Amino acid sequence: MRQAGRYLPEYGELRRQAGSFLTLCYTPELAVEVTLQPVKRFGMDAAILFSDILVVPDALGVEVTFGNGNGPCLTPVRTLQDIAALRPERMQHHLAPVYTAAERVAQALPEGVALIGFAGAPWTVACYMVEGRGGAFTAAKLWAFGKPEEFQRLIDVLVEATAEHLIEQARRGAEAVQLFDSWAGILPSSEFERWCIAPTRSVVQRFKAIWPDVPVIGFPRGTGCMLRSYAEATGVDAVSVDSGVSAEWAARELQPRWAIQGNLDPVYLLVGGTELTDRIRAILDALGDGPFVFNLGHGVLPGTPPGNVALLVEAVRAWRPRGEEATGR
Ligand code: 1CP
Repeated sequence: MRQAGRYLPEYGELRRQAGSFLTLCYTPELAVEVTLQPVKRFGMDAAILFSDILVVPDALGVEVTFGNGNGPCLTPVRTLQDIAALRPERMQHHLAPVYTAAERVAQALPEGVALIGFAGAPWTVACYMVEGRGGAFTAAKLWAFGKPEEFQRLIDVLVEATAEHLIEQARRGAEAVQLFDSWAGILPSSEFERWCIAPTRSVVQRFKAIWPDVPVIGFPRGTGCMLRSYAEATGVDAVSVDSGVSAEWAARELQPRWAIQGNLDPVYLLVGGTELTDRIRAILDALGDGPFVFNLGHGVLPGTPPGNVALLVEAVRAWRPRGEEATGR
């Protein structure tokens, strides 16, 4: 969840050196270094490849820019002609530096530290492509609900591109992949199956056909009680849960069948102190006995004191399952 990035001073330096965010993503030496920065500083168990979900539309030929400090800006895709103009055949060439970075990170990571690859889920990437920027994504919803057969064509392109992107990251050394559906939560329940579940299932099926043993983590942010049907219907191996779901609910409803990742609210990393460590322990008490990846419920916020991330890692490492506290295992 953005464990690299703006809260680390060493990131700011490389970001300035690169000039633009996308140059940072597409320059393997820099992307490798940024990926490794948090691992070197804090000793996490996994690195997430430094890239962005919007490199896929960029590779498809949509112009994507990131202004300094502002969100992304894309040339909007609004018509069937715009969809027909997308260029899936450019993917491999355009994203070659991302794959080179993945390969080098996989080689550089210490033994026992995993590399996680990722992509945006089709719905979330389509939201940015149609809208042209972040926000309420009303234009994307309008197209999806009003002319579903047209919008489906964009989703179909993204299903193929996303699967291809994940398959290649696994080939270059990613040991797990995560699908970020950051805007799944803006879908009404009546549209959830069509635009969140079905495309995700198609991506997972394509990926699993090539990499049956590489775990897929799904993150349909903000979807609360829909998480269970999401996990059942998509075929993901693990579910990343945001902070809106209680750790106890996830332990009861999801963890018997799926590994869980989450779910600390990133604002606790701004708060720090015992408020932070108490919350970490509560999450671990609920989920730590089963298959669980401790993580945030969303990305690290700019302005997070790096010392609080160090405190988090220390608190997670110090935690012991009930009954084993005294054994020092
Ligand atoms: O230097 C800068 O100013 C750029 C800030 C930044 C960073 C550090 C952006 C722009 N993207 C990233 C990296 C990033 N994005 C990673 C890297 C690996 C890591 O976690 O360390 C990952 C996994 C992402 C994924 C991503 N990008 C998502 C899904 C996760 C989420 O946060 O919900 C989304 C929605 C994006 C789009 C995006 N890229 C950048 C921004 C600021 C945004 C969000 C725009 C918005 O608010 O709508």
